[in-house]
Amino acid sequence: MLTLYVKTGCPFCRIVLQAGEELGVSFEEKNIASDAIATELIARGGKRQVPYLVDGERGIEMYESKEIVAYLHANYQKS
Ligand SMILES: N[C@@H](CCC(=O)N[C@@H](CS)C(=O)NCC(=O)O)C(=O)O
Repeated sequence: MLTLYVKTGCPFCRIVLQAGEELGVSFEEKNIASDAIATELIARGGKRQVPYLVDGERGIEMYESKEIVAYLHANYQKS
């Protein structure tokens, strides 16, 4: 299960979501417009910044759109 913390209108989030689409990967999106979700993000990663990826199966969590896109391409190659 891939979870992506996002914010409406965030261009960096859009880049990650587009990479997911290209790779055929779907995310459970959590939007920090909700204070509860923002609090949850800060508790997980330490800061309020999106996008933030949680790869539950691999135990990986990360900020930074470029790193997330590289991670997706490295681990979720379209077959
Ligand atoms: N270098 C980061 C930049 C991410 C960034 O600037 N995200 C903004 C939204 S576009 C953010 O999280 N702002 C904090 C907030 O909106 O509370 C990346 O590429 O992921």
